Amino acid sequence: MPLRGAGRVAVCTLVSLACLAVTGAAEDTCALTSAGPGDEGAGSAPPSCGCGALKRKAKEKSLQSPLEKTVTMLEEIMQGEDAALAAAGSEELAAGAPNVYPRTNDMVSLEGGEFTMGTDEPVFVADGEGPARRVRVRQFHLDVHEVSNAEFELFCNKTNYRTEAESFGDSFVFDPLVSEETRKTLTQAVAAAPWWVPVKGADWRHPEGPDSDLEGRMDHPVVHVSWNDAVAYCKWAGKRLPTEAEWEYACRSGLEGRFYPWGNKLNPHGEHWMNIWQGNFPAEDTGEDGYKATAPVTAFKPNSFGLKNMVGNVWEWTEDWWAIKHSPSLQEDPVGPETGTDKVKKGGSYMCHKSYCFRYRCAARSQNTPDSAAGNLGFRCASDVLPSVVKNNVARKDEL
Ligand SMILES: [Ca+2]
Ligand SMILES: [Ca+2]
Repeated sequence: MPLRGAGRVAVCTLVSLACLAVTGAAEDTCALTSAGPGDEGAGSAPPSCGCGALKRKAKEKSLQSPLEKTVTMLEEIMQGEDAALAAAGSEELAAGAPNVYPRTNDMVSLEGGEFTMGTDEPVFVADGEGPARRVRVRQFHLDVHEVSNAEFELFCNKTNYRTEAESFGDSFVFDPLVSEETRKTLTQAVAAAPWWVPVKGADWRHPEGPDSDLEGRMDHPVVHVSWNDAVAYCKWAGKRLPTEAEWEYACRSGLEGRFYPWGNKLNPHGEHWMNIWQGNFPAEDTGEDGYKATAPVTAFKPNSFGLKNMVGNVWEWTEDWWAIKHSPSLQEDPVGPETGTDKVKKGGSYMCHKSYCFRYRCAARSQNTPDSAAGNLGFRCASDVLPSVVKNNVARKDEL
């Protein structure tokens, strides 16, 4: 996708404004941060799409802490042990009402076992990709697909849930996707990655700003959801986020030491097997894989575990706090550090290109604060056991 001329001018202007805004814009809700490990512009640090640098200023809102907010919200919406069943919309389905939500998310049962997590040949050392270490995970279930807009809409409609991007009033959007009208309202960019702009009114229903919508994209992955939003959705669905170890085990799908879920070839048989960036980042995405931004969660081949878009399309939140030091010894169901400032995300996104963000690999990782949201960050859910609504409704087990 060509970066429009006017947009490029605007971005350059925004970079200058950004420096002023860092110290002076107390009311701005999106922080302008220096690049984190592995982010473009950080001296000798490896390049990236810059989305790891997208953070909110914690002091800006007198909201409850993100975790407190999530817990409070869940206490309000989780009413009884049948909440997930009711929330799944099964009453309407049972009554023969037309299902306006084209749900996609079946779950697969992964038997678990021992695998090699991380790599001894890290592409980005600063990201903590190494060392390669043996890890065991127990049997668990994982969504086949990233959570779609349709599924997230059902959740919000059932619970009146308000995402953090909606509460803060803005979110980070990739500049070339912003309309000329919305661009006129921009006042800043992300210093470390000027192609990211905080857009007022951008949220999951309006991925590119207030003049955008989800028409034709209900089967695309929901974006502009924070880690806290993702946790809230998973709990509502009777699920949870996967740990980083579970996510990577699922991504590797039985292969040891490979870049991708299927091996080391970027384009097996000359085909595109994931949604990433083709062309020169960030100037032009030629869309040779069929998609210049998000793709339907059902697109592309599944890996050998039956999971789709583990790499590419949108980054996926995991449960773990971020750390770059890992024990080299055998780990049993590791859950990451007890606390931290950022959460781990995995898999890369449609914005990833080898020249900037070669993170569409199973071992690759990045991070964001739990209240951050962006147009290339989504999630999928895991569970220890199949949620009752799935288990008890085999014919409709793809409803969650
Ligand atoms: Ca693409
Ligand atoms: Ca993905």
